[in-house]
Formats: sequence, structure tokens, C-alpha cells
Amino acid sequence: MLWSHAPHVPRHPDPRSGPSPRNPNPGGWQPEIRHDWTRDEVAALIDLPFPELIFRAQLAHRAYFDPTRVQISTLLSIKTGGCPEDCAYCPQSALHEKSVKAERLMALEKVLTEARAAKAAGAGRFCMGAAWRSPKERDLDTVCAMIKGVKSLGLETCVTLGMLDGDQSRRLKEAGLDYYNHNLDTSPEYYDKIITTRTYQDRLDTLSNVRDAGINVCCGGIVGMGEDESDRAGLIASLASLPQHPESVPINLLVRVEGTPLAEAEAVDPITFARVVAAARITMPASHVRLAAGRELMSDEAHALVFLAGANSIFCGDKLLTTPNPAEHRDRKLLANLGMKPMTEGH
Ligand code: SAM
Ligand code: DTB
Ligand code: SF4
Repeated sequence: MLWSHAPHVPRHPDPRSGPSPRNPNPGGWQPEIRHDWTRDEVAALIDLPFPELIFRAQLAHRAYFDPTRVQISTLLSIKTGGCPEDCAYCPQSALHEKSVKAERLMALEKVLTEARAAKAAGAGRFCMGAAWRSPKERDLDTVCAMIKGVKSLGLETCVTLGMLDGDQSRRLKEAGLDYYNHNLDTSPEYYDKIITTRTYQDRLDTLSNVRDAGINVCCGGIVGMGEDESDRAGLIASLASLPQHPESVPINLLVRVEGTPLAEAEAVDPITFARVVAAARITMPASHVRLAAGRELMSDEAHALVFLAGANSIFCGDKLLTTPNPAEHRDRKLLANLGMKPMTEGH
């Protein structure tokens, strides 16, 4: 179905995107926000002829956002390695043949120094990741202090700490947390090929606890773990069928790390990856869709394709959690070349 056949839906104001001279949709059409996407419907989207898919993704993108603006987040690993979970993609699992060295939780002052540097480099959001199955009480106190400190610098805060119960979620909210990252990673059907130490339902339960506590949700997945197209559709359908769409949807391209079970997974080409991003944009039009891990090995042309497919967020800084990310000067040059700007810079 082409957008031109879509029913007229009256425009309603979206606080996340003001009117933009580049919005070619001043007439006010906005795609309906649906929560009943099926795997088959998403598979049909992913399978559209590429020009048709990108056209639809562009319409959805421009109905809610200025397509020249990119939200910039910075990542910091506050507790690296030694994780008891067995996620096949992750270099931080203690259960793989090789894994990164386990470190202790970072000191508050060190985190704040990194956050100040991120702010100076133009980041709007500071994300802190910990290699935990779930946080221990004492550690949660320290993370709450980090959240308060980072927020007082004028940055949005995000943490990813593993599974949370309702009480832990409320404590993070009270500390001022803006976003919690917790990914579904893949389709429900493919999940146990990738992780055996927790279930899809565990993930959904944490997402629901975070939502109930009033924290914004950052939830996405990974492409390139040997899944098939139907699993990619299953991931996007699961995300788009959550009771409320995640405000941020990170789509990671697997970073193949030596010593992990997925080190030799078959590479996914940029067009296949862009198709998944476009499906995320069309099904969750008001969400920030993040081109997350995997940018280090992507060409500038591949980046451009993924932005055209509707991605409007990236992690900046030369490291993700444990693996490399493009250097700051490369990203600056790329965005300038594309005529794109960070969302935090004035219009
Ligand atoms: N331990 C917490 C958890 O799993 O929720 C938080 C940290 S974990 C590293 C955050 C996310 O990073 C994972 O859910 C996964 O989607 C992503 N990730 C980890 N290793 C990756 C890799 N090698 N390539 C791409 N994404 C990866
Ligand atoms: C997300 O979806 N991707 C980020 C963030 N959320 C925490 C993590 C990517 C990690 C890539 C592998 C690494 O650097 O260890
Ligand atoms: Fe642990 Fe998170 Fe890595 Fe899984 S993805 S092994 S839970 S750090």
C-alpha cells in the first residue's frame, strides 16, 4: 500500500519536533501510531522494492522530525566485563572463550569527568552501561548518585544495568533518570539461540517495570546474528507492538568480536540493514531510531543510506562500551558533508 492510499489522519502536535522548513508535509498528514503490527506485515515492509520502502520511511520520518537533525548520545561503560549472562554477541560475558577483563564499578568523579567531556563535544544524552544481570542494592545507590551528577550538568541521562524490578525502577526515576536501555535484541523465536540465561519474558517484564515507573524506554535489537529476515521482522513487530513505543529504538549492527560465539557470523550488507531501519521508522514513526553499534566498519555511503532510511540518532565518541566507534572528527565531517546537524544545536 502506498502512503497516497493511506487514510487522512489529522495532525497533532509532537513536542519533540517543532515545525520545520524542511518538512515537506505541511498539509499535516501524520501516519497513525499503531501497536498491532504483525510479523507478516513487517516482513512485507522489509521486502518492499527499495525505492518504495525509503519513500515510505522518509514520509514517516518527516511527519514527526526534521530529517536534517540527529540526536547525539555518548556511551560510557561504568562497569565492564565479568557478566554472568551468556549473550552470544557480547564480549563482556564471563562465559565465553575470551572476554574483556572484568573491572569494578567506576568511581563517581571519573564518570562526571567523562560526562563533562561528552557535553563539551556536543552530546545531548549521556548513557552509562553496566555488565550486570541486574544491579545489586549497593551498586544501585552509586548509579543513582551518577544519574544526579550527570543530570546536574544539563545532560539527559540513560542507563542500562540489566533486569530491574519495580522498586529498583522507581529508585532510578527518583534519582532523575530520563531513559532506561533494555533491548529485546531479536525475535522471540530466535532468542534462545542467542541467550539461554534469561527469557524474552524477563526482558518484557523489565520494560514494563521501567514504563510503570515513568522512565522513557530505549529498546531495540541487533542485526547480523545469523537470524533470517522473518526474525528481523519479528524483532520490529515486537518493538512496535509494545503498549507504548520505545522513545528510542537502537538498531545495532553486530560488532563481531573475537572469542564470542558470533565472531564468525556472516556479515550483513548495508542495504539489508537499512531495510530494517526503515521498517523501524515506518512502524514507530515518532520514535528516535538510532544507528547504534556497527558504525566503525560502515562507509560514509552506508551511513547516508541508513539516515535516508529514517535513522536520526547515533552514539558519538571513539568507543562504544568496549569496541571502537568512529572518531569524533570523522562524524563531524560526515554530518557536515550530509548537511546534517545535532539536535542540540539551535535551528
Ligand atoms: N547488561 C545489560 C543488558 O544486557 O541489558 C546492559 C549492557 S548490554 C552490553 C547493552 C546492549 O548492547 C545489548 O542488549 C546488545 O543489544 C548490545 N550489544 C552488546 N554487544 C554487542 C555487539 N557485539 N554488537 C552489537 N550490539 C551489542
Ligand atoms: C545499544 O543498543 N547499543 C549500545 C547501548 N545500547 C548500550 C551498546 C553497544 C555495545 C557494542 C559492543 C561493545 O562496545 O561492547
Ligand atoms: Fe551481560 Fe549485557 Fe553483555 Fe548480556 S549483553 S553478556 S547481559 S553485559
